[in-house]
Amino acid sequence: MAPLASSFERYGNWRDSLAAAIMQLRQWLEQTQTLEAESARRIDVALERLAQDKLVIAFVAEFSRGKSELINAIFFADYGKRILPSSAGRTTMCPTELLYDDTLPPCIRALPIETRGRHGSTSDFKRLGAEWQVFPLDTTSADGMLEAFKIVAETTRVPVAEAKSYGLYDADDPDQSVTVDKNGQIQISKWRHAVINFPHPLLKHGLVILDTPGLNAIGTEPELTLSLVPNAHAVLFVLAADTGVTKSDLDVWRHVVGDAGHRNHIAVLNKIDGLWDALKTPGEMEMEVRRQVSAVAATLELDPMRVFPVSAQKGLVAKVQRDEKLLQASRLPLLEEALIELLVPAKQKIVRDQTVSAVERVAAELRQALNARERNVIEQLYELRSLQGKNQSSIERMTQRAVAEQHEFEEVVRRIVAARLVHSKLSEKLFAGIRVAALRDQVVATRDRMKKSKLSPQLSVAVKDYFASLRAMFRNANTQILEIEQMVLGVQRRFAEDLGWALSPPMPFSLDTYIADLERAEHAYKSQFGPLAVLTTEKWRLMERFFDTVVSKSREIFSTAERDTEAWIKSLLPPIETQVREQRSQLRKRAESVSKIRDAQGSLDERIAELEDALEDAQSKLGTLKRLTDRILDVGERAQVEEVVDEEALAA
Ligand SMILES: Nc1nc2c(ncn2[C@@H]2O[C@H](COP(=O)(O)OP(=O)(O)OP(=O)(O)O)[C@@H](O)[C@H]2O)c(=O)[nH]1
Ligand SMILES: [Mg+2]
Repeated sequence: MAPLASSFERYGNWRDSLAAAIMQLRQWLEQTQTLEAESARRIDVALERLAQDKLVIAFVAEFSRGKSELINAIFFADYGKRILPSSAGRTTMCPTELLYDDTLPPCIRALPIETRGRHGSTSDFKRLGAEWQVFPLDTTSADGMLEAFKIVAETTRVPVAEAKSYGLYDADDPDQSVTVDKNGQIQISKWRHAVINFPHPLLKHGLVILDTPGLNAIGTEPELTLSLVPNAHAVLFVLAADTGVTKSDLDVWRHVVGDAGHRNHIAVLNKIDGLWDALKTPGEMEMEVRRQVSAVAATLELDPMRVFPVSAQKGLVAKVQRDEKLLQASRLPLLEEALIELLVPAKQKIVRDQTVSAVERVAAELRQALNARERNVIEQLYELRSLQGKNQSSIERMTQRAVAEQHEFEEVVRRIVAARLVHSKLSEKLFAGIRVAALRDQVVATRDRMKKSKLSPQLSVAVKDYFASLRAMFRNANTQILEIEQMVLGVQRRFAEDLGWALSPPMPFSLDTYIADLERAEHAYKSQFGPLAVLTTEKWRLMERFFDTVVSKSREIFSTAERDTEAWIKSLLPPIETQVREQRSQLRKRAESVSKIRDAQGSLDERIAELEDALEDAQSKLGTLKRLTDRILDVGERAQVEEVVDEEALAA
């Protein structure tokens, strides 16, 4: 198997093994009736994350640089053919996602371009589902697939006015005005977006490939700039050796790829076969490639190590014809290795951090409760053993003490009820400020201001204010989050002082990552529309379309922020409450048993035996819990998993 394929497979196996280990813990918790509702929710979120995990690779470039060819060569050479259409001139007309969703049959879903005439971003339309046209895909025949994939290259001719209404025609752009035919029509993409769903082994492991069309469509499809490309785990920016870095390449680089610190960006210098020259020595050709690589690195301000000279076309041919020498000459394997390095370890770390730590916390809380029970039982045992051979009056004294302590504890119970009240008041206040409804008010106000502004500066100020107020909402929420954290710490401190309980402090939480998301969206908006002075109707429409996507992106940010905040808030009190419940039931049992002994209804020895059983039970639970959690940590830490270890094998 190719290194890329096997690396993805190992990653998929690792993820499945981790899920199996977590599932095993969950089942054990359920069986032993130690699974609190809140813990179950957190474990399920972690499992859901693993199940939904995707690795997204985006290919971005000016048209005809060879994006589609590169995708064919890296991922789909096994079909022995070009699967994605790739040809001279503009080919891919709409952003295309290749993925596998096993809840749907293999198919191509395409969103008609006419939807650009209405409000709503591509992700809004994705959510609604209607509007999309579905084409079946016969995955048993490479030719059938090839035929179906041509959808992404389909175009249509429309009157200029219609293209304008979709924000696809700019009268100021001389390149575009020459494309108008004698009937006053221009050629545009038939589709706005396409999703190809098919069960390719890599896609089954959660890989998502994003192919994009050249500049014009990128400049006008805000979804790419705002969501699809920034959300990708690796971005491959493709250049061609025969053209070098042109002005329009740089435009794409700046607008679509150029921010966010280039952490996960690779530049691919494609078509190096154009430099192959029978009259030159290999040394001379190598020098030429190196020279081009450093020129690209300098222009893009990228580490030269991140620029990969390849020939996608020769790589594809070499793979299909199994020509090892040509494959090495195409340098494609080097790019593939870099892609693995860029993608897999970083992604693994994110997934590990998100899931393992959440599950570990659940385990830690249970461990705390079990430790408390263990301590309690030991104390009771000690107490009861000391009664052996004592007279009735000492038993009477102990009964009174046990009952008194049980009543005293009710005071602690009342304290937690009070804390819950304060907590819910504070949370309500916090949520009021970050709910999607609060966002809606801002959107309505900004749209209104945008409508009234005729000049670019006014419009920019409206958008700037929009982002500023959203950020202010999150900052304000951050302050309230701190307040809630302090309140919980206060409660914990009292429990620590009065009862000696050691509770782990709340997980640190803030909305800073969402503030950064908003900043990124604002940056994208600015880099798209920054220097405009006069507002033509077309430009206005473009900005309005872009703002639709901004709104849909903000909605996404707000709802994730709300969901995460809610999860955090909900996780604060349950550990304390569990401990209170545990203590209360222990105190009750103790009072009951000493009363029984006093009234000669039960023998001391029986009760001691019961407690010994309870002690053994708590200790064996602690042991199993440790074993299951260690297992999760162990799988989580592994870099590679050759084979999925299933639950039975784990149990054995
Ligand atoms: N010589 C040579 N030609 C290549 C190579 N890679 C791609 N091409 C050719 O370049 C042309 C454009 O390739 P595409 O894959 O369609 O380019 P693209 O970036 O997807 O272009 P759009 O879909 O229009 O945005 C095609 O004719 C390819 O055959 C290569 O490595 N060497
Ligand atoms: Mg293409």
